[in-house]
Amino acid sequence: MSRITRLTAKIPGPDTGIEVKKSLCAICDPLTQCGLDVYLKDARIIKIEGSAEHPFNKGAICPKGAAGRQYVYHENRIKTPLRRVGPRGSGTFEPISWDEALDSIAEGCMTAKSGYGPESVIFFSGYTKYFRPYLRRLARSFGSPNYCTESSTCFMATAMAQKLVFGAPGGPDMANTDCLMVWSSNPYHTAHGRGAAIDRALDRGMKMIVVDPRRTPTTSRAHIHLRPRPGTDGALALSMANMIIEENIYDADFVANHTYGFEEYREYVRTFTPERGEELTGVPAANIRAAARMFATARRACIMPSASPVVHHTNGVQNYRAVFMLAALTGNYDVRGGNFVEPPSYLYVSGKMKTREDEFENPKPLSELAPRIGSDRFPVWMEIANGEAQSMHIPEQLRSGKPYPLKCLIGFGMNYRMWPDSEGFLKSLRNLDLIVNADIFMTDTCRRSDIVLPACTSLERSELRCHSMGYVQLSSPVIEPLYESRSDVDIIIDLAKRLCPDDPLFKQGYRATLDWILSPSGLTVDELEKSPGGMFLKNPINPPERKYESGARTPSGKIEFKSTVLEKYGERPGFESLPVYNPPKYSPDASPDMAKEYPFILNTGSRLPMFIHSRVNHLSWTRSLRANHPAADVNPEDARRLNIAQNDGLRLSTPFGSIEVRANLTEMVMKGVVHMYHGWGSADVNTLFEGDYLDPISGFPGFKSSLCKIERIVEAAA
Ligand SMILES: Nc1nc2c(c(=O)[nH]1)N[C@H]1C(S)=C(S)[C@@H](COP(=O)(O)OP(=O)(O)OC[C@H]3O[C@@H](n4cnc5c(=O)[nH]c(N)nc54)[C@H](O)[C@@H]3O)O[C@H]1N2
Ligand SMILES: Nc1nc2c(c(=O)[nH]1)N[C@H]1C(S)=C(S)[C@@H](COP(=O)(O)OP(=O)(O)OC[C@H]3O[C@@H](n4cnc5c(=O)[nH]c(N)nc54)[C@H](O)[C@@H]3O)O[C@H]1N2
Ligand SMILES: [Mo]
Repeated sequence: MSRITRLTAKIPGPDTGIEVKKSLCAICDPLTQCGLDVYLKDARIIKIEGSAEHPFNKGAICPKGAAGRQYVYHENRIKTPLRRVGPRGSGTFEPISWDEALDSIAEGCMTAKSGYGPESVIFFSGYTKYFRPYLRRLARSFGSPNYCTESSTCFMATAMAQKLVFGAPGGPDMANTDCLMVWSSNPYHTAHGRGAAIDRALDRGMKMIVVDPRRTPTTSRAHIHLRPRPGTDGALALSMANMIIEENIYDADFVANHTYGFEEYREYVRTFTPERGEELTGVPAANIRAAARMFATARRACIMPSASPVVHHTNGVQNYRAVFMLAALTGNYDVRGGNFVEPPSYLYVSGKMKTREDEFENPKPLSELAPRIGSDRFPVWMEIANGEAQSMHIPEQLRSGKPYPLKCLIGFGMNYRMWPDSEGFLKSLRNLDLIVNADIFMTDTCRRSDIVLPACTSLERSELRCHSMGYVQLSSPVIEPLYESRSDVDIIIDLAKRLCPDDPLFKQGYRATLDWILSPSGLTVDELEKSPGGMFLKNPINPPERKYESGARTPSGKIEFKSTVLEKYGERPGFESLPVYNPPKYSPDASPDMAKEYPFILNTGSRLPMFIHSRVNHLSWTRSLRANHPAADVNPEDARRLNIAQNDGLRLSTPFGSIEVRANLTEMVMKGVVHMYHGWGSADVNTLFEGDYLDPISGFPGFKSSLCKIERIVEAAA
């Protein structure tokens, strides 16, 4: 083969000058990041492929990762640190040096600290996770309790629901189960490695129930697909429990020996017959019965939850508690093939190794710091979430200045469109003296900031990741950081040198802190760097089953059908100690008057395979996979009734606002529901939600259920 042919085919070798380096993709979260083979020529990335040897993705790659080259070299990259020169929001900046930028941020934070206390400075992380232990330590060392993240809308409420029931969350042990109940996840679009694991389990005969209002690649593989109306999951779970108790197919020994509050729970679920379940959820009673039987009679069964859909409702935590209780009822908690508990190793992942992440992140106990943002409104979050502030309360505290004023917001990958009533949130930021945002791209949030910092991508830096199969990877940069961009961790360490110069660990820099964090595992940075594609642990830790036998990590020491944490709140609405079902606040059941004018259920943010929030929708490669403009999904029958055709311009409205989008007609979405993807600047669906449309227990926004109407408009959206 000629050199030219080899060059065009991008074949590595000395004659072509093309080399392949191992890395990892960080476009999505740490539970799903894929190993990459990055092809380079003249220090430029020319191709990205999934790494065949990587045990998570085994060579596969999703459309977002495959667009990685366009992501890295996109013209909208921030090139230097920037300081605002015009009025806020005008988008006029001047380039400044790193030292100038970091010095002025430090000055702003120190002024706020001396005038109003360290709690007046918020440290915020958007969806990106790898730098979080560093950012949290920076906040704590500086003295601020106000470290918060996108977890105020993602995963934490699912973890809270599990903690309220079990004390410690357990993940589905897919490799050993006979029945998997996927309760609202679509891993074929959101975590393809997990989709492949489902396929392997189905091949060996596993049964699968999927609970999802939509039709998806996951539901198409299910033995039973339950399609509840959004936000009615609690009623569905309670009617399954009713049937399991009535038919006496629950695990009576487990319930008698290890649980608390069963008699009251049994009494409560008595009224949730499958027929009533059908009324409340729209799922035929026969299907509820069949699914309950399949789940309860399997030798081992487990529940695959999701980080978001069930908890993006005003009744989300209560609904998921009812769901997780099905694992308690059937004795499928903390056993192989059930929802098995493995403690997290690093960055939320149970990686079968010990680290000092917790100790690293918390140099000072929270009890020595001021109350976190949201303390009064979200006491359960404060008690059992993971020590973060609840960032959904930031706008309210900014407006009221109570219980104390907030002065600076130091953001890393902050996207103001993550919040409900995103424009209202943006307005509330005017009350701050200093807004900083570090991002890879010049986003709308950066444009509204005072100082903007250029972060680099995962291909330009190093990152530690572990995987649940006992695989650990410390990636090395495959190219130098472009322009003046830097790794967020280096930025944080340089800020720490200014904000908390006495911190003994930050002083030593990135490698030394990583070695410190890794020390209980026996791994070192030097050793990990020798295998940039990652390595299996020599001595993975496999915890025993049934750890609850020596006391569950709930206040009662038992698995709780009746929550002793919630019991303390007495009659406070939404805090019922039993998993009481209330429909979502804005739903045909709870607000029939509003439903007359707004007859559709608005469900937002179900993931598309080629997009991830706001982060890759500016790339032409990913955009080319879906209409090149924001579109709402409408069921074809509803569309016919309203005389709406594919790609028609639509006005999508709630009582709180409206946006213009195109119509995408699809059988995936159920009749009576309109689905809209979030993260679009030109059609921001989060402007259609009130800022305080939140679950009272978790503070999570009700993104998956509101009421809306759609009208055809002549002028199509841009
Ligand atoms: N309506 C609606 N709203 C939702 C949801 C929904 O389902 N519906 N889902 C919620 C959920 S579950 C989530 S997780 C959030 C998503 O939360 P967001 O934080 O809004 O997510 P992104 O848009 O992915 O990322 C924010 C920014 O991080 C930047 N970024 C990427 N990598 C890096 C990096 O390495 N360093 C730095 N400094 N910045 C980086 C990106 O360019 C982007 O501007 O949205 C929530 N909002
Ligand atoms: N491609 C891609 N992958 C992603 C992301 C992305 O933006 N794009 N985001 C990442 C993040 S931050 C998250 S949190 C995860 C989410 O991961 P998943 O939960 O797997 O994905 P979703 O599409 O949000 O939701 C799964 C299903 O929940 C259903 N659903 C919606 N409302 C309800 C409800 O009320 N009840 C029930 N039972 N089901 C409901 C939807 O129809 C959808 O098919 O994905 C991660 N992976
Ligand atoms: Mo999320």
